[in-house]
Amino acid sequence: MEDLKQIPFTTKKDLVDNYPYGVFCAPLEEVVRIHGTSGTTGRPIVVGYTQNDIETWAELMARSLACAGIGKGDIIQNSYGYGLFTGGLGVHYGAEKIGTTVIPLSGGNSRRQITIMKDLGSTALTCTPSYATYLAELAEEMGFNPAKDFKLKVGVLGAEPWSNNMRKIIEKKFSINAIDIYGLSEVIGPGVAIECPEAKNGLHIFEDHFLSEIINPETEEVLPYGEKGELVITTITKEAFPVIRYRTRDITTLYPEVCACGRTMTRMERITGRSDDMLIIRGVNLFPSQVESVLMEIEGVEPHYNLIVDREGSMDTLEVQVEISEKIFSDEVKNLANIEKRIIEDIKETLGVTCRCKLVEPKTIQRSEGKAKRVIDKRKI
Ligand code: DLL
Repeated sequence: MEDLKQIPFTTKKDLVDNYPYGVFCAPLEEVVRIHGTSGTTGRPIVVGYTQNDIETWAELMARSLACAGIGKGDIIQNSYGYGLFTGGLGVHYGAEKIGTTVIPLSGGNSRRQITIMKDLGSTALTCTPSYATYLAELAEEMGFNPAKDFKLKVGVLGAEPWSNNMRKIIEKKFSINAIDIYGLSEVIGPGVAIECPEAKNGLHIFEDHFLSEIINPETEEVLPYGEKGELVITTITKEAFPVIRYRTRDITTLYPEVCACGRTMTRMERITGRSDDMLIIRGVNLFPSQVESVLMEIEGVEPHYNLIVDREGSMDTLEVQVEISEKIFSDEVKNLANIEKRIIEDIKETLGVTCRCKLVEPKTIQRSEGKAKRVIDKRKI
């Protein structure tokens, strides 16, 4: 690991500049699969896999699902998108490898998702956490009690930041264990790291395939275990698309201690956010997931919110728009004002930022079928 420090980093820009095949390390005729990012936040990138890479990935996803407690006899409702996105096919191959039944639903067509969950007796749900909250809500709308009427026992959720408080809500709604899974296309897709249900205290990085470092994103200095910074990953076994010291832009902390579950692999704390998603409001750094964490502590507040960032004169402004439950919405105006006041106070106290708050009617904030978009930064428009 000491020697690794001498090698320069690989950045997203390197991949973008060499789009599409410039950094592939296997001849194209050896590449059996392409995935990629949609390019909504810039130019797209594509990544490639040899047959061995597909095998490695399936193995890692098999381990991840097994770690989450899924095995033969389970029925996985795979609601991650199938396509260029790595979520759908990543889970699919891992699921087949451990011999579970997989229903390749992809995201969307949400009412049918609920019917299938009920009729086919899905025992595991794989999708983004925001989609899981939407599915729970929709199930209720369709007259089900999601905690009782389905056979679900576990959710393997990831691909976007989510707070521990959001986890508690999803676990309660569906009466499941909600497990955090991490990965990124540039490295392999899902299956870089996963939480164990025993401890739920950080995600185990599969260190026989990936080396991990934490750096200070500004100075690029490597930080010791226990310090927060940007995660940098080096692949050891990838063939078509290996990366050396890839700057993920994801912010986390690494812990080397053996986990309560007995696993010895380094753990990474759940990701607070991406350095690109960090909001700077009047000089205070803030991740949307931190606001989420505060909101989800408050009774009557629903797990659907938007953060509107703007500038008035030279002042940054933050408005938190959040849905409240049907019952509270029809409550007295006085109570609504109290909730608003509490949100503003708690955010100020916990995160050090003064914001405005707007409680909105239930079901007015756009639901997501994949990665949720929760920030509208008008300063950038
Ligand atoms: O999101 C791969 C994936 C699919 C992971 C399904 C988990 C489940 P990308 O679309 O390339 O790949 O996006 C990768 O998503 O750099 C993080 O910023 C974010 N991300 C992924 N997993 C988590 C997570 C997939 N568990 C980017 N918590 C990463 C927080 C996550 N952020």
